Amino acid sequence: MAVSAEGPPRGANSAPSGGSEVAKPQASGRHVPFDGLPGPTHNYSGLAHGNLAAERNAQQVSNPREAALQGLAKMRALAARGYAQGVLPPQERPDVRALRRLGFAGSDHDVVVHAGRDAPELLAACCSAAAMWVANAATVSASADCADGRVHFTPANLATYFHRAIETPTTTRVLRAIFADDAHFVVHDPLPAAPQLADEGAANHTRFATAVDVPGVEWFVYGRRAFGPGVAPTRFPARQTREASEAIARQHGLDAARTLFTQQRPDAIDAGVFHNDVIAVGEGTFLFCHERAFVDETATLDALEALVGPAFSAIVVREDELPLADAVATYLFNSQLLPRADGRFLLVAPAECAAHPATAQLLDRLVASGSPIAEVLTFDLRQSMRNGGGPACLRLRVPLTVPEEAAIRGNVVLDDALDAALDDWIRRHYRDRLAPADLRDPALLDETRRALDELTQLLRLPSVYPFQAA
Ligand code: SUG
Repeated sequence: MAVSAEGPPRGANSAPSGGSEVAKPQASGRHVPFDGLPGPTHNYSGLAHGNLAAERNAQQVSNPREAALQGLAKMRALAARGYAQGVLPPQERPDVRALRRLGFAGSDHDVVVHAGRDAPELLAACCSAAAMWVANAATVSASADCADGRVHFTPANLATYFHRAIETPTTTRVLRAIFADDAHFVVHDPLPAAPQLADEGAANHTRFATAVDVPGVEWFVYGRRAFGPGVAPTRFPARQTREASEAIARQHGLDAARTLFTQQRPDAIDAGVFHNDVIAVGEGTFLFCHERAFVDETATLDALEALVGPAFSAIVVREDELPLADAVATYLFNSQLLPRADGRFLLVAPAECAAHPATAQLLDRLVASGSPIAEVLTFDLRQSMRNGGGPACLRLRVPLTVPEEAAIRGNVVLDDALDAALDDWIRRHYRDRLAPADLRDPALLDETRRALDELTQLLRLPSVYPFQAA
């Protein structure tokens, strides 16, 4: 069976082209992507070993204002096309509470100054704006898949790296504030933060379904098993364990017959695929991935086809069409797939894909061939990309029926007014230059707190930050 990007896609779904660009009518509900807004301390400290872009760009000067404006521009463009678009706020950084737990004491300014002097690497970790990559915020299961008929969220413990693990408490509070209606939503506690249960959220999870309100197939991709035999990467960490994925599936009350666990290829992780969303993206009943994504590609596709049914289709890009190294460099698969009225998809890709001739040609071929990818839209997200975060990293998909969407709290769905307010807020509060040494400046803490205090009012959220509880 031909599954190459050069041949027809695997499976049935190859609708003719020529449909409209407008987002699909959403009678049964829709996936609402919530994008994380890059925070005022966005910087390049090279904290994520195995994330090639972040390691390569370590110690460069960042531009937090541009990072946030680039993220907002993507949200604006997709909202303008009729897609629902949610916003998740940045976190309080530097994380003074985390630094206090590491023994730094005195006033909040003292804590920052002493950490900068005695342990700059810990201060850098506590300044990371990595919470912007909300694909790692949580795993989300649609109500139609969960035994109790509610949408389930498990905030990710992000146990592999300290700079990410400190996100979890605020993420949990933010999700509980927005998805507060317990008739519709459950936000669980994160899994215990231990290496055996390391969990990086939706970046390693995909839901296949024909609609939000019908039972789907929940597909978990893990990097290693914590217990028992099995292959694992040798160079870089595998950030998701099978045991963590299984615990989430149990906790969400998923039907075991509609749940699949697949292992990432260890050599792909060692080549920079630190999350599955660096090498695969799925939406509806369509999967777009690279041939070096999974330990047993054929078995994985067969299992997905058997579970998802005849509507399942896949385009698997071969190594000779696009080497894995190029896929990692361009972040082709870290794209968003958004449904169109004609049943095909809009691919939202990083600008790096258009600038890379082989990737651009591959995409042109896919669009011209009438594949499920009908159209490609690229965005300049370079500030985030330099830390290894593309379009898909920046969004958390929340599958919501119409009543569930109506139950969202806060002013977190982008409309023209919120867009204008956020644009103005970013321009007033963000610096346009931040070198790693600037993280020692305690004024940055005051600036961030002022900005976030205003943002919680703008987003009509309750107090979610530690400084607001003080
Ligand atoms: O965890 N980068 C993030 C990028 C996360 C991308 N997310 C997805 N693929 N879903 C990470 O590696 C670098 C931050 C720094 O070095 O300051 C960082 O954490």
